[in-house]
Amino acid sequence: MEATEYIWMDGELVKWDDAQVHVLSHGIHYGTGAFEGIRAYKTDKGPAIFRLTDHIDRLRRSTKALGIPFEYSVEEIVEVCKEVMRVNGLDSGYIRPITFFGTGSIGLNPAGANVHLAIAAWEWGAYLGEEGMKNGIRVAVSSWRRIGHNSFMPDAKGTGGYINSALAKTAAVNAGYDEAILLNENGLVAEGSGENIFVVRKGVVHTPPTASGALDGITRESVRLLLEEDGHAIKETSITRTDLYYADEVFFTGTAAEVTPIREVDDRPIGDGKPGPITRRAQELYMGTAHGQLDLHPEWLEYA
Ligand code: PPE
Repeated sequence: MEATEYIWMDGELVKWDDAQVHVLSHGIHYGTGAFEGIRAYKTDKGPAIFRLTDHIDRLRRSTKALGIPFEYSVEEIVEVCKEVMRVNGLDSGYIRPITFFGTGSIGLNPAGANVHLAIAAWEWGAYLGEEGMKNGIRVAVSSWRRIGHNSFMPDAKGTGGYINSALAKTAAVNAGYDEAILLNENGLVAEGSGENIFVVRKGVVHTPPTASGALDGITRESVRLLLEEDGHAIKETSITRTDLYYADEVFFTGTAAEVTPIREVDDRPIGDGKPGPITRRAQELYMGTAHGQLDLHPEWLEYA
């Protein structure tokens, strides 16, 4: 990761190296935090931040679900994200807002602890590699189950939940795959370690509901709408492991992953082992819209 110059932290811009917290912060010990990931793309009108307000609104919703005080308005934080892009001279990049309990309380109950909010931005290339974007990646179904609605909140972006993602991702990479797919406790497909999943069969595009353990992804919603408006049939429905093996096309979506084709699941080629036409169309529509080259949803671009 290449450092930028400033990080906004608790109300002020500080130098990248000075954005520090105490080692006894509650969030470090117990994962009591929430975060976002947002991409900005270079355009003629300056950096276009993709669905910035929707991301900050999800941050607010995640903190509400997790019981973390959110002392700012969405509008204020939207402005801070733009400022962080500007002061770092970035014309594209990835913005990471994170909020978590700091010091002031001992034990599990965070009551009495202060709350930090920090916003950093840096350049981030293709999450699953340029090669993966072109030719597709190899994924494996994980032996780790996606955290369930009885034990955590898979549809809130809580920092603590990401130990589940980190275990699955690490195991997949150590076994020679690019990424993991997690099933829920009922054996239904939830999502990737940091991506939502889409499965195409016989021309119909399927994606699992949040009830299956998927995050309510902003890229997922965007791609779904773009494909629908392009005339494709989309179904939000339960997906089994066999559905993956029988699929004509499978792809991931996410802010970091954008639209990443999957060419193999558990060593079985998907379709003919190359990214299919609907995956390619989803990539074109999403990337074109996010870069401001297609004028399909100009309201999704918020300029820094
Ligand atoms: N599921 C998970 C578990 C997830 O972390 C993400 C985003 C998504 C789905 C897609 O959501 P959205 O970005 O709103 O379309 N993962 C973020 C963090 C990745 C990381 O490695 O850190 C991201 O893509 O920014």
